[in-house]
Amino acid sequence: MDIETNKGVASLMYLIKIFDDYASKDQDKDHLSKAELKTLLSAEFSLLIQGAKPEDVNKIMGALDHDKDGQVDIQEYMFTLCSLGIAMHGGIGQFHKKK
Ligand SMILES: [Ca+2]
Ligand SMILES: [Ca+2]
Repeated sequence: MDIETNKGVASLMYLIKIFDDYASKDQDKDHLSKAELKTLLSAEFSLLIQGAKPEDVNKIMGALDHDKDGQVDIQEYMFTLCSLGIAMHGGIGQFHKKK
């Protein structure tokens, strides 16, 4: 399989790589801690969280952490990105106006 020509597969692998890169900054490689999530959001999703206050980041963490164990696993991460993709589908401009 040629990953280069499979943009869908490549995009999914890229999202998984982002999770793995940030989740593995501490001993628990399978979960994003609050600190790891914060670093991930400000490095990889800065356009979407511009102007967000610390309490907004806490809200994002709460929304991502479906099982409320204080961490974000791959399921919670991918599920949230899918929801975000649906929200963004109407246009990034429209998404920004919702703030
Ligand atoms: Ca971790
Ligand atoms: Ca969780």
